[in-house]
Amino acid sequence: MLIRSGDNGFLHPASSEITPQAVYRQRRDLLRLMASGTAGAALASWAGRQALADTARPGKLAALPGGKSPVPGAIAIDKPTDYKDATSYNNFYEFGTDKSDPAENATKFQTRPWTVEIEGAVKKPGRYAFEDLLKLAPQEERIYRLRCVEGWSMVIPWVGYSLSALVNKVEPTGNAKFVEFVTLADPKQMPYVKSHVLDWPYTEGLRMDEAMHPLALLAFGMYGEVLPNQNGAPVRLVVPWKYGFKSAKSLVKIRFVEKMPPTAWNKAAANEYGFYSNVNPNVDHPRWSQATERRIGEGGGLFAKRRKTEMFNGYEPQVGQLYAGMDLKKNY
Ligand SMILES: Nc1nc2c(c(=O)[nH]1)N[C@H]1C(S)=C(S)[C@@H](COP(=O)(O)O)O[C@H]1N2
Ligand SMILES: [Mo]
Repeated sequence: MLIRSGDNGFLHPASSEITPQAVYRQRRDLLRLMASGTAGAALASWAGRQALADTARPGKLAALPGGKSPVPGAIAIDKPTDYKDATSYNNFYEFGTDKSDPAENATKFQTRPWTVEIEGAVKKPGRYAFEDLLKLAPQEERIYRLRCVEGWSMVIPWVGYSLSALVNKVEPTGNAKFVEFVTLADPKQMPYVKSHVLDWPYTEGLRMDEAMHPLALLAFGMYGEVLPNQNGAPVRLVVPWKYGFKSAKSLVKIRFVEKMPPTAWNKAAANEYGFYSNVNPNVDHPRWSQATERRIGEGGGLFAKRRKTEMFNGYEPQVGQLYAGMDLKKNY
């Protein structure tokens, strides 16, 4: 059930009002470790990197600073992935299917002027200029884990605001049960849009309560700067508790609909990619296990150490409630 709450007028599922105990405990333990001076080398280096991620930026693109986020779970206690890795190992099939293709093929991608069209079951549909979207709510820094369905993960300091801020602004009607996200498919700029690897445009979708969860992020930047083209400039979705493919890049349309919308990966292989796509170590992909993951930057090859994948990518305290009573093997 959705309730209107807080002086920012955001809609939240009632359960997310409560500070999740697990998150609280994690942060308290970290603070204690640091105060007692017994924080291990890993933690010290994390803290160092953290300070760096907060203050320094790569200096490649225009600055886009983000303020402290009030959203529980918005700051992962993980060492952020190096900017170089986060911008050279990408999935953005419009620009190619190799991990290095997006960085190489998106260098001339034109992201201005840019508009995002809002349509469907809303009181305020229309074309929203990128510049207006950017200013719609305060930009926040959110350090999220991103878990790709392929079995690797990264930790990225995004800059953006809760998607719910935009949703509230456009005033969905009672018929809006799902949100569909449509991304750019421009064959003149995106070489693989002429190919048939996916049914273009790349689309994604969320249930309304998922879209309203404060962790669902509309991202405009990362590492304190505007988004690099290969990471989904100028604006993308980031849903940290779902497999990476739900986080659609370079959004051009957001549509409020009554029925569960089709999604690009579900259309490509329905038995492999469901609508929900919540990160779940207990539900294997038909062709591989989802129990573990490789953190990019921690070394690869034969001696790659793998981490245990966490339920909802570690965001269970915040989002588990959204799926209470659902069979997650059926709703994969
Ligand atoms: N438009 C579009 N969005 C997309 C994709 C894509 O191919 N096209 N790939 C998805 C996948 S599979 C992942 S894992 C993430 C990767 O985001 P990153 O390159 O910024 O880490 O983007 C997602 N968003
Ligand atoms: Mo992915």
